Amino acid sequence: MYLFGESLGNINNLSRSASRRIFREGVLIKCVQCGHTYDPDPFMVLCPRCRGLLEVVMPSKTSFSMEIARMRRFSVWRYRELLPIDDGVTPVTLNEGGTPLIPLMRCRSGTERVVDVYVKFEGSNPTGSFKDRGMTVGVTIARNIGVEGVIVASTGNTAASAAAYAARAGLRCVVVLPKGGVAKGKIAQALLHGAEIREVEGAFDDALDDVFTEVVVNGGRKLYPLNSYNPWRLEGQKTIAFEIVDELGFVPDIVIVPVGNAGNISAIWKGFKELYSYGLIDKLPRMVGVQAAGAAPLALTWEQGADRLHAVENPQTIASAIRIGKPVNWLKALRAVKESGGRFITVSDEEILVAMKMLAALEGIGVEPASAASLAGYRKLVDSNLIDGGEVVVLIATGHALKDPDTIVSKVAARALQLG
Ligand code: AN7
Repeated sequence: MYLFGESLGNINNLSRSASRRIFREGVLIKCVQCGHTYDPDPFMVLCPRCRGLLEVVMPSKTSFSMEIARMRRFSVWRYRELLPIDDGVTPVTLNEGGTPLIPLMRCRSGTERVVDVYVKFEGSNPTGSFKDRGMTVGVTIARNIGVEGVIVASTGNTAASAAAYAARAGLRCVVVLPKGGVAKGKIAQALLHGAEIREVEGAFDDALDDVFTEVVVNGGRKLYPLNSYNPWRLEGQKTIAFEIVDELGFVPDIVIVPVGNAGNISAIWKGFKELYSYGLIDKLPRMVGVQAAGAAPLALTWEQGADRLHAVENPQTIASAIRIGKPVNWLKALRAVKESGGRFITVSDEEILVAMKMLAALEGIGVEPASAASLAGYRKLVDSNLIDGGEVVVLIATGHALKDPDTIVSKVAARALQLG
């Protein structure tokens, strides 16, 4: 694993019996690089053989039924049987998920070609971003494995979410942030929920290196790492796919996702694939990953048809949430997008700001800049004739407008609408 150097072999032996009490019967973890499978172990964060990223493998059969699930609250834990946590474990939850799927009414460019465009508004999660879906699962595990607290590197939303869920679980929370690179609303949340903040020079990627040092020193047993290389956290995020199918009653043709560390797009695709493998849906969507032009390692890798990541040193974009040059989940995301028949695209900061204003002023949907990348990406696909007539599109709006008030006030609020 190129990003973290050499040091991870020794973090992987919570006793099997302890793991069994946390994880659902039949769940395994598998290395996405060498394909080796292991019994579930919360402390195994990379493959001990090849240091590849791990992913959770769900049992081949499930007792899940959408009809029964629909009698439960519309939230992440509605899909409990599709999550890897044992039914006997009480979740650390704020009733996350169950976010609105909102049809666009006024800003569908190319409406003559596209029938339905929906926004999945993840800003309505308890801390204002999709990260809560992962944290409910990740912190639930952390509370059950005897650690002192959790640690995350973050461009902000992961920090806000980890801080809130750790508070609820009675755990410490340490957040490592790129100095000057985190929007004000997110820092305010982390402080409010009582997180210990460490700032590092450089970008998110440097902050993540710092977390890894901590993990290597203490084996994750003191502060449990909940960045998106943690395969368990991503399991919560796959519920975005479940909710889309649950609410629409069918599978959309295209799902458009802003991409930073690339965990979310990988998780959403995994969610669709699991529904498909259980026979709960009979088709799959195309996944489109949108990156900011100045922080587009995956889009560059995609354009080059490369199978190694084209990392970006010193990533730049106004969308600070996705200002990431070495996405940890690049391999999972590349595979997801390829397998789905989708693509990666880039959008400029200007296109992001226009889309952000459009969503807010024409639709009443207030999102932060990174989230507007999905509408900007959609507009680009339409302009490039990459969307056919009659297709149903879902845009993932990942975080709330209040996360980044400074960008709104300085760059977006007074902006005239450009609807071309
Ligand atoms: C609003 O909080 O990486 O591709 O540290 O906050 O799964 O990384 C945030 C990411 C999109 C990208 N939209 O998701 C963090 C962090 C918003 C985000 C993304 C983020 P991934």
